[in-house]
Amino acid sequence: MRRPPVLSALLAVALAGCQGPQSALDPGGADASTLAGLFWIMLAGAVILWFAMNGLIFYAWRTKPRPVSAKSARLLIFCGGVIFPTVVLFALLTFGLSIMPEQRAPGEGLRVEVTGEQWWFRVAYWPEGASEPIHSANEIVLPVGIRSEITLKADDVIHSFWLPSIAGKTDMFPGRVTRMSLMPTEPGEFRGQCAEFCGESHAWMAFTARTMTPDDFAAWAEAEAKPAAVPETELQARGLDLFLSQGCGGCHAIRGTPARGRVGPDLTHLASRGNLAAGALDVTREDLIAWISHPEAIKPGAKMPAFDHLPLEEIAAMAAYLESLE
Ligand code: HEC
Ligand SMILES: [Cu+2]
Repeated sequence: MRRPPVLSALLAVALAGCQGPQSALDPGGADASTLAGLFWIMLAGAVILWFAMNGLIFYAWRTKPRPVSAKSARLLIFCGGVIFPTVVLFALLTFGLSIMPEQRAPGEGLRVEVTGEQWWFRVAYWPEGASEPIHSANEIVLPVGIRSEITLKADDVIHSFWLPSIAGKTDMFPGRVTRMSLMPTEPGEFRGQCAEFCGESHAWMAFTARTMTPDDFAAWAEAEAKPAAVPETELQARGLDLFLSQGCGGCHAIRGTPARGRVGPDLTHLASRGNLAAGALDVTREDLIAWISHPEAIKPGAKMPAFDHLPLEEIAAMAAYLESLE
């Protein structure tokens, strides 16, 4: 017999959550594996209890048990209602608490400082022994097999840092620093998201995470610390001139140019990141043009002014320049 299509569709939707770059059930990190283990143990316990309770209901309903004495009834209630839940909950609590220290163990070298902003992630890397951080945004690159320290802050309202495939979730508070540590175990690309409602574009506040071998990471960090690529074509050179003359540099930094703004994301290596505007768009010419022309149309409340008063040709030149910032 064919299953009704609605049922198959619902099942497909439910199962889609078990896989992919943003699933706590498809771990790519040591901490996410531990948490997934905790989830499966809890789920197994819940399923066993569900069957046991329904078995009891069925027993009381379908069989005709003989009346029990008041004494054994009291004993049954005491054992099933007090002793059993106390033992089960205590065991679960002990197990749950025992996995916590590992999630907060000190990092082993790299520290990444992530600040939640409305509605993007400011990222600063502090490799071991570095006196100056490498500034970036909306992407987190991490070495595999090494426990990295993540310090979390917020500038405006409470946000939450959540990278479900790699680790648990930690809130970011204005005026307070929280921390966590995490250890990716598999190289790959993952997706994270703000998990605390933080205003109208909260749902547009995501980031990319890339995990790679320590050697690849060292090469990446060296490239990331370098200043921005110099314009190679006339169009790109014109784009840089416009970027500076239109005041973009008051909010954005591009290392190696006079642009030193700190209000918005650092754009030095924009084109090497996996997304544009915190996951809302891709780093393509069209998306850059759409964003610069009218950020508000893409992210309601975006804290960047629209530049749609400029001729399209000027916006396209800036897009061509930004697209070259590998
Ligand atoms: C008043 C400050 C301000 C000015 C001026 C400004 N921006 Fe922005 N810009 C921002 C903020 C804030 C964001 C982050 C918005 C978000 O993702 O919610 C942003 C995001 C961006 C992004 C996406 C960055 C990323 O990491 O994905 C690009 C590209 C960009 N701006 C280009 C420009 C250009 C080009 C100009 C000048 C024509 C400009 N900006 C002028 C504040 C500004
Ligand atoms: Cu947020």
